[in-house]
Amino acid sequence: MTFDLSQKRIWVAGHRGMVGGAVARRLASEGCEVITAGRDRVDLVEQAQVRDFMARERPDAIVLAAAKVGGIKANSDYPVDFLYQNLMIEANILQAAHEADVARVLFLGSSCIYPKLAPQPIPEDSLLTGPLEPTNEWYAIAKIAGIRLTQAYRQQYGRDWISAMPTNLYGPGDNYDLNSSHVLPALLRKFHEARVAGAGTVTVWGSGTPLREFLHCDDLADALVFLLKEYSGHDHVNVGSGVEVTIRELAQTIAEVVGYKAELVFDATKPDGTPRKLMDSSRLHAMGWNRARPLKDGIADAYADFLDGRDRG
Ligand code: GFB
Repeated sequence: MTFDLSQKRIWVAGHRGMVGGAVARRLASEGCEVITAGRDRVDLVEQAQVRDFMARERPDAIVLAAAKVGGIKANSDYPVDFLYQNLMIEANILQAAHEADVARVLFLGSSCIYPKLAPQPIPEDSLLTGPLEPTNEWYAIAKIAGIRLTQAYRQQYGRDWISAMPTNLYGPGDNYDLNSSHVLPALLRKFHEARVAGAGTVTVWGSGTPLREFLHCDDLADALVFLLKEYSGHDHVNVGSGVEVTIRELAQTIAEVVGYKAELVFDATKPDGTPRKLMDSSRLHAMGWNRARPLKDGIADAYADFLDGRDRG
């Protein structure tokens, strides 16, 4: 299948976030019109606002990258926000898209939808085969509902809508707030600040042993545009880099990129979360996409963005 994006009107829901921003940048070279709207124009948690916006704009396709997201601490601290807001955003957008007869929707989930002890690398069909990781269960349940809702519109109404499951993401436009961020931006900031202060130690949450797979958001955006054009099917598709590192190794690579050596202090009062979540992206590779950049190059790009943000204040 090929869905030609040229001349199409494509709404990137969540364009102010890291992923939506990357998708909007990537779509700029596809000859399509990218539609965006900030929260001041449409609050995605409000059904009537979403319905009005969709009826007015009538996009040909939607990349649903809008979500309440955060790292392991934020997920545990704000269960209502992660469950309620994500359920509302996806239900509102999908139903309004159906009413407005939108031809293509690409829904974005997350690797945390899979069982805590899923087989590794995790194939798409391990969804709903075991208990979830408790620290992000709220977010995972909302995202599982989004996958199923996307499939339900396909099944009941024949909508050519699809879902993709990205692994842990990082890159330009990331959140660097230490309480709500993911590990990679948090450690970039901690190492940078340690260098500026000349500090001897950097604190890393948990034991440092959990394994994570990381993907640069621009690589994700490239894969998503590929799927939007080339994939049609009921099943969601994993999008990963295929490379996993321990949190300790990640900290060491970040230290090299920042150019500062400090002793790692592991804070055992903070949770490790799931021990391992390497996705099996072989379906995506078999379709023809396998272009993730090396982790160290990606971190260098993210660090440049972090420094740029600091300079802009
Ligand atoms: O990235 P992260 O917050 O999320 O944490 P998850 C990954 C690992 O890094 C955990 C450790 O073992 C953390 O304990 N870590 C070490 C740190 N230092 C830090 C730090 O300074 N900040 C943070 N945040 N972590 C999230 C889910 O899980 O993954 C979301 O909570 C989502 O729902 C996302 O699915 C992709 O990988 O554990």
